[in-house]
Amino acid sequence: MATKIPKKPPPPVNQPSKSDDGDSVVLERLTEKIKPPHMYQVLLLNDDYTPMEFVVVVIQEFFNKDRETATQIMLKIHLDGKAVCGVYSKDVAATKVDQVLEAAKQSGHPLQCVSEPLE
Ligand code: TYC
Repeated sequence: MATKIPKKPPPPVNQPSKSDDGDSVVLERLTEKIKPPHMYQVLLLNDDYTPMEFVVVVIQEFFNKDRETATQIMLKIHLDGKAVCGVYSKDVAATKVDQVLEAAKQSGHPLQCVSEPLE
């Protein structure tokens, strides 16, 4: 039977560093190290075949917009070729893209949806 060699625990991540003169703790560095997550915008792309009504419903359902806003976004896509429907963390943005593409596929529409990092 193989004997397990105990490993040294990994260094703490984002832990406040302790000074070596007692129990005092430096909290300053902890706040400096925390960065906001990179955000991703999710866009719908125009095409000549997907019905406007389908796009409006998709924007309402997957991007939580009211009908008025969804209609304005759909018209912007129709006129400009694309528009941002929402901004999310990387994972949520990828899920939105998957959900929209799956709904379009199920309905037989060629609607395209992409995500891209902000900045
Ligand atoms: N251009 C489409 C039409 O005229 C409507 C449309 C709008 C399609 C937005 C896709 O993302 C889109 N039926």
